[in-house]
Amino acid sequence: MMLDLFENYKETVAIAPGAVLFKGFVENARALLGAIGDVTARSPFRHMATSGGYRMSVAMTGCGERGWVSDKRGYRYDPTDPETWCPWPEMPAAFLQLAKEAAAEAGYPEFSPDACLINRYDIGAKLSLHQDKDELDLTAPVVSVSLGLPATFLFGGLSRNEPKKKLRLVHGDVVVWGGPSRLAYHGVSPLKPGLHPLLGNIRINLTFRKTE
Ligand code: MD3
Ligand code: FE
Repeated sequence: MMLDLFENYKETVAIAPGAVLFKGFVENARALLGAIGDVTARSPFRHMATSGGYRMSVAMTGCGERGWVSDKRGYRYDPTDPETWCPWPEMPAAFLQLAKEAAAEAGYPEFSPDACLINRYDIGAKLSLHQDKDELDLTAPVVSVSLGLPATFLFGGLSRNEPKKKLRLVHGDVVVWGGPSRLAYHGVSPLKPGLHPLLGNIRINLTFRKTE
C-alpha cells in the first residue's frame, strides 16, 4: 500500500543557525521506552524545586555520569541523585547510540554525552523560557529527542526578549542544537491533552549533554 511510504517519514529541517531537526529519526522507540523504564526504576521521576522555591510542572530524572539538579541552592550537575543518594543510573547503550548518530549527522562526530536529562510532561506541564548554560563545555551541542504527545516548542535568540519561533515537536523528532543556537532562549508551551499510541497521555523528552 502506498501509505507504507509514510510509515517512517524522514526529513531534515534547518531551524536556525546551528540547529537542525531530524524528523522521524527515532527508529526504535520501544527500545528507548524500555531503557527509560530501567533508568526510572532506579532514579524515579520527581518534581524538583526551582531556585525560587516553585515546584516544576515537568517531572525529571537522568542518567549518565551526572544529573541535572535544581533546588533552593540553585542549578547544577551532580554525580549523586539527591533522592536516592546513589550515582545516577548508567546511560543505556540505546540512548548513547542514538545521540551519537544524530550528532554525527549534524556535523559533531566527536560528540560524547556524559549526561542525559529525562523530562516527563503530563497534560498542562510546561517549561518556562530559559537558557541551558550549566554545562562547562558550550562548544558541544545538546541533542534532544521527543517521544509521545506533540509539543509546541518556543525558540528565541540570545536575549530573553527577542522574537520567538514556534516549532511543533512530535514523537520521533531529534534536534541537534549547536553553534549559535546553543545559548538560545527556549521553552515548551503547556502540553495539550491527547493520547499517544505508545506513551498514552504524556510527552517524554531526552536531552543529551556534555557537562564537563
Ligand atoms: C536549545 N527541554 O531540558 S528540548 C531542557 O522539550 C529543555 O523538554 C525541552 O529545554 C523539552 O533544558 C526542550 C529542546 C532543547 C533542549 C536543549 C537546548 C533545545 C535547546 C539547549 C540549547 C538550545
Ligand atoms: Fe533547555
